[in-house]
Amino acid sequence: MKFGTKAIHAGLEPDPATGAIMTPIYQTSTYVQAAPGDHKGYEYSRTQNPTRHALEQNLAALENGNYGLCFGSGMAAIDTLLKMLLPGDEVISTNDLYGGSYRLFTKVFAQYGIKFHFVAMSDLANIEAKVNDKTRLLWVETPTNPMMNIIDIAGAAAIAKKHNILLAVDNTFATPYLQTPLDLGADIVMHSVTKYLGGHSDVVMGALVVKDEALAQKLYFLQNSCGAVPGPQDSFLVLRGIKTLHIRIQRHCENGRKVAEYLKTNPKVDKVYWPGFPEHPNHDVAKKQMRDFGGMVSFTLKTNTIAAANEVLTRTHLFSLAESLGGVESLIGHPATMTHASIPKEEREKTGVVDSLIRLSVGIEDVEDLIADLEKALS
Ligand code: P1T
Repeated sequence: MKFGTKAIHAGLEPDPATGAIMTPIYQTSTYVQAAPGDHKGYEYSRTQNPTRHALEQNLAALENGNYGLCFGSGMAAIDTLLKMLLPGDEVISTNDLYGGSYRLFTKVFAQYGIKFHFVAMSDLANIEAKVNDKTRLLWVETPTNPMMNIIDIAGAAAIAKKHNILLAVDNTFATPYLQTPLDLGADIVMHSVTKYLGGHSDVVMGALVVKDEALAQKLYFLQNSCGAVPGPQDSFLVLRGIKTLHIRIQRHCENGRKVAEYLKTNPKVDKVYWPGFPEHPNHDVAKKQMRDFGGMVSFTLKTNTIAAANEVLTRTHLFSLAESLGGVESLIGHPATMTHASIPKEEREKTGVVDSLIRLSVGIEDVEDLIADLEKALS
């Protein structure tokens, strides 16, 4: 089955009780048993819920995996995954990543004796240099948030396999429409479902997808034991959002390209970060592992100050100033003070998150209107 067909049909069946074509919102915490242990596969909604189950099956199919698990947020998904580790274990992570992931690693899990190394993973040699006999996990985000760096997933997978390390890929920016890390050798795919998968800025949710049964069992155990599961109403909304994922992403990509090309021509703009440019670092890797380049674009101003950034950030009308990304409407954000404020200034500046860096989540409006909005704000 091809992607668009899977987005609409995979894992979904008419409701067995009524024939309803749309998966019902099973708004229930528990399920009646005929006798102890004699039930229809559902006992308690932390453990399993039919609406959530349909979504988990659908996500597994889209990522070409076998098992999907949904969580109350992207952070809850990462939190659950990290609970597979033990004190003394080490993780190698990309040094340019969502600020909340960095905070979870350095402020929460470091307290429990897990050690994190942050390296520029766009050069695979930097990963290999940090591997030792305590390394258990490679944490890859590609494209990275917010610098749009590209990490070679197949190359990272080869290192992981050689050293018997798990490779997890945060696929939030690309979505499975553009990139399927499990096909490239990753063990776990993670999503902030809040973003493109939900697609309509109305749900906070996370997900993990894996191929391997033993790994899935470990994660199910943790999902059920720790309990950070999403509710059925949110699962329904995401199922509905995913039905148009392929169409939305096509438009995000078209608009992203035109906005990135426009920004390059604006005299106030210094650098534009978008992996579709031939000169973007690792553009060849992006071309190889992605089907298109997505709708996220970051740029800096020639006047590299927070004040100059604020001039732009407060003057757009169609691009709303807000955290998050991946919805149908365009958003504009300031990583240094918003999404990446939890990363110390000297750390974030090393990766390019300077004071004038602005991040756009280019929506699916008419692109001429979006460009006119930016033109006005930049002038
Ligand atoms: O927000 P939540 O659903 O918990 O997901 C966290 C997360 C994980 N990974 C990536 C790549 C992300 O971008 C995020 C959330 N990011 C934002 C809120 C943001 O504006 O960048």
